[in-house]
Amino acid sequence: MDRKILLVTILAFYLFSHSCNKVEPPAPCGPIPSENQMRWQEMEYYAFVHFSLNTYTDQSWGYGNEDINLFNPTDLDCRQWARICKEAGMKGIIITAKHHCGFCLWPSKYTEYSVKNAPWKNGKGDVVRELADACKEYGLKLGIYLSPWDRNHPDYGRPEYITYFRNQLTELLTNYGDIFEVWFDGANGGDGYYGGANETRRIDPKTYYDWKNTYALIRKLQPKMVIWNDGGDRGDLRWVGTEEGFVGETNWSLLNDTGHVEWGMLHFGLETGNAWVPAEVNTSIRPEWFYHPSEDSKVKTVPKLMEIYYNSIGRNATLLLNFPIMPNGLIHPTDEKMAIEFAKAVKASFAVNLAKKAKAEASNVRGNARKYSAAKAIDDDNDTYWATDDSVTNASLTVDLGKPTRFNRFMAQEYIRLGQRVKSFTVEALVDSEWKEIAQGTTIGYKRILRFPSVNASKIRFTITASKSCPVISNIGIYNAPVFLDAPTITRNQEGYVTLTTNDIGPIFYYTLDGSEPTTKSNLYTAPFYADGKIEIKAIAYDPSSRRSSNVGYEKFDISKKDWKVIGINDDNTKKIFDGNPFSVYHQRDGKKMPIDLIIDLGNTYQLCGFKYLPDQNRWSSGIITNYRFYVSTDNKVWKLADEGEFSNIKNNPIWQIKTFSVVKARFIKLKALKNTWGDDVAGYAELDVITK
Ligand code: FUL
Repeated sequence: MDRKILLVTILAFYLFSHSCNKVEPPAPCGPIPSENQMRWQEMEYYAFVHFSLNTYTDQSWGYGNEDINLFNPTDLDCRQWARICKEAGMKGIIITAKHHCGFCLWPSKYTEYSVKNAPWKNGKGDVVRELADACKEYGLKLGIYLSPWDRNHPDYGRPEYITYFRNQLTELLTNYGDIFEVWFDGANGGDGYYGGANETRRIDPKTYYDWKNTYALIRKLQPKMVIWNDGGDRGDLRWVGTEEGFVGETNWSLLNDTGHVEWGMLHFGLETGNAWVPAEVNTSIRPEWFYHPSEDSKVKTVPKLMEIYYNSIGRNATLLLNFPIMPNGLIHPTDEKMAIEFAKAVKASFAVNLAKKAKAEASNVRGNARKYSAAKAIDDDNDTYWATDDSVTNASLTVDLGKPTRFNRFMAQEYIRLGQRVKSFTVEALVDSEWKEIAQGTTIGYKRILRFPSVNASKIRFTITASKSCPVISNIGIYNAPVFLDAPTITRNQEGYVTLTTNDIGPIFYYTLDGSEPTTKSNLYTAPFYADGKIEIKAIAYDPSSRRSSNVGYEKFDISKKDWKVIGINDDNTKKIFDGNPFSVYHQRDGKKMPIDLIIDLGNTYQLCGFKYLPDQNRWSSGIITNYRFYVSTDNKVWKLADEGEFSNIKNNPIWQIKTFSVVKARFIKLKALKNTWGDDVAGYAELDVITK
């Protein structure tokens, strides 16, 4: 009897191992990542530091003639930067070795415009060296930002500059150990100092730098490095078309290897692309890249940073988060605090993967082989995966949690070494014996995280509804993440409907309309509600599972805008000026010269005592008005000047500009833009509002 069992066991084992060996892994589908891109993708999160002469001139871009003597940080400590980045969970640091102004943070042999002629350490300092040493000490990788555009160099725009650029690249890629990434900023050409020429120099970023040969040099000097390039030939990585901290929900790690790249391709990738070019989300912990004291109170909060996390790492991209270095050479304590609290929040969110101890079953398993079974998607191992038969592109995997369990996040990873495949998927939860769809997504890629209001369910079903080829899933995760609560944002549209939103998904809102403090006994927000005319709204976001509330959000709205009309411009887009959406902008750029008038008919006569202007929230846009005159009229014929002046610091701080004046009767208002931040002839408006008595 025993012998019989033994024989059957041996036979079963033989058959099983035989069958495993016979089932071939899926063939790669389309372009696949290189080893360098894989290593980079797995880093997920790393830092930028912006530090240069701009740090001392309160500028975003230096002109190229800034005084070198300004560079004298009293407490520069790259170990502080590295310690903070390490504690913040980052894997590397990219430094602005040379920004557009041309000043070099290392003592380059090829220019006098560098630290070697600055008072700092009597010209004996080398910031890149200090950072390379600090990174080594803290186990971080080093990356280099080298601006191709150089507003200081006399040869910029001529062939000689390319030799200079390559010489500098050679210094940086030879003398500082392994570099994980090089960053070639896309801003290129324009006015500058250029060795005293003080002129405008335009170049063609596609041809001028002869990237082909520059890349060959790079590959020779640092064969394990990835190239980020926003200007010329396709690099290893791509920009996502915005610096605000998010990539498209659909995000293919693909582009075509030649040809023009439209904004949509940057933001969403290209499903049919023939080259692997994954996305990197770059954003700053403050509004700007360089340090400006005016932004000390504008450091991104933890809920905001969490939102960025979900919209970058959670959408198949990496996150490159910038710290502006202060003039003394250190990261500001508030930035440090937020970055470290953010790291704690991420850790807390993904501390327990509920799928890990669960059972998993799949509707199809490749060749019925254990090697490709559903269990491989919950073993927390990036190198094993669940895969289906080649003919199956629609399949589901069910995770049994054993008992009703609360969760609000779902994570999936494809085994991208075999290409990016999944085009769409759904997530369902078994609540009280009924399947309920709780989320859906499009692409997955290296990592995709979906957020949804918390559910209490015993099973979760992940269904791939469309895929380029058989799906290959290396991991899935189910989490019950803490909800991070920011005060709600309160907006009202032209029709008078009020919308409440916050950074996270899951909180509910309570609000009041009578000025009282909102509690969970106040009005529950279920959908945009009508509250037109003069009104004060207070609201809180509330997380039912932890029973915590946010701070109170407050908004005071003035008269109804229902009857408002822009006069003299026949364009429906003018509605954007008073649609209540701070991100929709109307630009007057019709060839008119400054001053540019905007006239609005308020529909009725009011007692006005002020106005409010919200500029374009994209600080790189033209049309941000700095100097104005504000007129009022009762008949659109006779105008009276009610106020004039400037919107100070509007570029660095593009918040609502509030101006008040003595009460005056008006039905028509005229904002005359006299000047904008660019000094050109565009007037832009995100919102315009009035204050009445
Ligand atoms: C931009 C630059 O012009 C900014 O100054 C900054 O360096 C950012 C990372 O890239 O395009």
